[in-house]
Amino acid sequence: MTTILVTGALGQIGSELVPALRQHYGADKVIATDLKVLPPSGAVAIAPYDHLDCTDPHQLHEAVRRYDVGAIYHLAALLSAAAEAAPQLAWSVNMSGLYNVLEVARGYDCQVFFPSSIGAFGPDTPRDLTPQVAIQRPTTIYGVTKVAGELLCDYYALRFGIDTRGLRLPGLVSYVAAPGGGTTDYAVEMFYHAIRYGRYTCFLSADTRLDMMYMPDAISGMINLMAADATRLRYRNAYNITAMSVTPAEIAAAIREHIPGFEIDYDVDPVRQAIADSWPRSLDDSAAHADWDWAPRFDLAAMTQDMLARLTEKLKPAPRRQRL
Ligand code: NAD
Ligand code: AKB
Repeated sequence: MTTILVTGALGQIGSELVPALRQHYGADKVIATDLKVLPPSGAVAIAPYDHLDCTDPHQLHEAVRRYDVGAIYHLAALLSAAAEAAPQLAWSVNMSGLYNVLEVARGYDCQVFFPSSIGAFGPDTPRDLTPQVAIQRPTTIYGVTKVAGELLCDYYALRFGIDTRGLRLPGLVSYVAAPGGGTTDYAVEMFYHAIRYGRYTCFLSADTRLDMMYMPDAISGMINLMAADATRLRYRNAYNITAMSVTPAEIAAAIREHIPGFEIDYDVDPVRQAIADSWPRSLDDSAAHADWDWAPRFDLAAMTQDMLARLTEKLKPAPRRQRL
């Protein structure tokens, strides 16, 4: 097994993908990298760790050469709401970053994982059971970079034979690291607020239906897709995957099964609501089932139970030190 490099490793996904990859392939085989400069103690805690700005091709080349990298999980990006607040930066990070990764992969023959998104679809796409191959005319800069990124992955696979693999991920729910500026962040926030305050004000309307997934399913999806038999893969841009299609009101009801007094109200943010309204309500992920045996484990009830149990433990106040 050659070395794996993860860009954007300190974000919501990387914080769980890196430990999972290390468990699979060995701790010294997975190099975590991010734009963030960690204090020495932080860098030691997640070593091997390197500072790496994916918009700088020289840093990428140097890291891939130095660590003899054979596979890159390219997570660094701005998410939908953060990207809409800074479209020029989003283009630079999301597009130059991916282009640099693909170019270095071409030079060193690396396998590449690219996380696309439900955001790669737009208002012209059929919104229910969105097919694997459907019209993609997103109206957000995030979506534009995801469609262009999918096409670029396809092109590098066809033109240069690079082993690119990708997933159109839905909103991810997790308890390890906070989400980084997306439209689906409300789902994670709702769990934190339910435990801390017993109430939550949601920035999307009660009936906004979107695909969601619990992080353990997303992580196993990424690792399984990268390990899948290449001859079975019909798509090199990105596969639709999903685990549930839910609204804020439905997540709140699931939380109420465990915290009966939980209350939710709504103060809609027009920017994020417009983004959500342009995305599919549910994806058809049958191609992923057929081509590489995609099978999520967590539905809404199972995710809610696990998420509340883990978060309750995480948010428990530290025990007070006993006086001697
Ligand atoms: P995140 O915002 O939590 O983390 C992104 C990380 O990238 C951050 O740690 C940030 O410091 C780093 N970064 C930013 N600019 C960088 C640069 N120039 N060079 C190197 N690192 C840089 O994002 P995430 O939720 O972990 O998402 C990772 C990927 O998955 C993104 O491409 C995102 O679009 C995609 N995705 C995420 C979700 C989700 O719900 N989290 C859903 C669909 C797709
Ligand atoms: C976002 O909301 O931007 C992400 C995504 C679905 O791509 N969570």
